[in-house]
Amino acid sequence: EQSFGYDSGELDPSHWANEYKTCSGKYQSPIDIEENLVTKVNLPLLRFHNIDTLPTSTTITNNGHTVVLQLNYTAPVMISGGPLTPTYRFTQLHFHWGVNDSLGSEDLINNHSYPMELHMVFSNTDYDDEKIALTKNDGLVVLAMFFEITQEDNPVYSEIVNTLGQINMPDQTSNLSNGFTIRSMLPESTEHYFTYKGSLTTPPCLEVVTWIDFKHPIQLSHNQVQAFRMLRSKHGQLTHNSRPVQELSGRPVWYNVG
Ligand code: 1SD
Ligand code: ZN
Repeated sequence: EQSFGYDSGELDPSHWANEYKTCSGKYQSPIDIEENLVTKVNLPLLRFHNIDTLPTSTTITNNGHTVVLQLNYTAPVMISGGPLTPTYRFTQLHFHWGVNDSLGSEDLINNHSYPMELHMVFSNTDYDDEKIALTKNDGLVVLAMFFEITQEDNPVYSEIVNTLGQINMPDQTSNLSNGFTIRSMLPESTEHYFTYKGSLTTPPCLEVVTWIDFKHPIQLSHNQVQAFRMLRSKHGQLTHNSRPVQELSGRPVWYNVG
């Protein structure tokens, strides 16, 4: 069981490297993406596979650090194209948020923080499983989506938000009876995105991730984001779970103009 946290003290992000050396590596995530410093590119189309089918079952878990959703399919959800050479298989999605609506995303855009960020984690199909992929520098892709606050609830998130009360304590799990398609969670346009090479944003901070951050945010109401802040970690309320930004160390960041 991983021991790390976000509240100030011995387990906070500034101490992660004591137990997990890679967390002080050179190519860490998240980062601040400055739009005037990115390299504009026109990459091949990013391709999504099997994203229109509902999962056969969906489990939702409070793992003490975030809310993780595992979706089970008869045909696996995959992505390819864009900056990617191999095909990557979807494994899980989870969220990062802040103590209030003025911060919470992990990557920043022009030093701007969004109130929440969704991560869809994908694993390289060239490797037998995610455990092996985690040891390769092209092992994982994370699709990142930013949220902005609107007046209206986003109905796609209603079932998730309504289930959070059942997984208030760490290690609690529940099932969604309806679930959702991956397509319904993507932003309107997926052709505009930033991409760079970085790390897991949680220990062990392995530098194995190709990040793809969609430019266009998704909408969520204040009350919907607020529900996430009510969850509990092993050490108290999970009011926030975003790692501070890390040094770019000369890495290129690309922007796909589409
Ligand atoms: O925080 C997640 C972690 O829970 C796990 O999903 C890991 C992949 O094995 O990825 C990180 S993150 O970098 O997607 N935040
Ligand atoms: Zn994440």
